[in-house]
Amino acid sequence: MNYHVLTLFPEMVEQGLHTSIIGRAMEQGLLSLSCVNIRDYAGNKHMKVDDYPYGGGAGMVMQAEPVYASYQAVKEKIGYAPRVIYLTPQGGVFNQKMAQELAQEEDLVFLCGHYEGIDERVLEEIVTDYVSIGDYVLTGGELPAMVMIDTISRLVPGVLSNEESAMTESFSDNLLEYPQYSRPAVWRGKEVPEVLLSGHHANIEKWRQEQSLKRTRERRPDLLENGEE
Ligand code: 6GU
Repeated sequence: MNYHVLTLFPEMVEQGLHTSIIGRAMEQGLLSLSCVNIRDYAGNKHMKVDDYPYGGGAGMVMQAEPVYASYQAVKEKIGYAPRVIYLTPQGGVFNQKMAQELAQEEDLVFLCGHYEGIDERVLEEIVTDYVSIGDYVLTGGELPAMVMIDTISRLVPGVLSNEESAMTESFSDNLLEYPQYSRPAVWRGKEVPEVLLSGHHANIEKWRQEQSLKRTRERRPDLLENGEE
């Protein structure tokens, strides 16, 4: 998977993604990250990439041409027109299913906006997917792009070790994960549930399934849409 991030803050994205599991996968060549600084395509000596909104109003709008030129640079480099995800609170809300679908692509372009947004005309030309990461407003698309890249990357074959991918995961079956415990068996007077110390694998499995369901009912009843009990 090759990620291309169009942004005014390339350092922010690079720094955030070169650590931990994702950083390791990049070193292994399973993933690549290339940040394109939109300002490099300003096309004027003042390196200006924003201007006042037509019709008035607060803030500045990112101009169409620098965004278009940075997209064209990526398209020419890879030799085809890739999916382009524009990070915006006006998009559909990102979830695990979208991540699974996006993980099938060879290249993904993330377009990060700032200020009051990006000139609509270039969005119409290049954006294939409008995506939000939740119902709140951030200052820019960089953190959402990083959230999406992290989520998608762990679905790319080889990125997680066998042990890491063997973990039962929240959302893989629309249920939250069961609680986990490690040593000591008694901590500040609180005991680990007895069944986990029993060595009885069938009982442990049954207990974990029950806990997953209980936890989902309590914390995320919206995930149990069909009322399966
Ligand atoms: Cl994708 N961008 C911004 N600016 N704010 C957000 C968001 C995206 N998703 C949730 N809030």
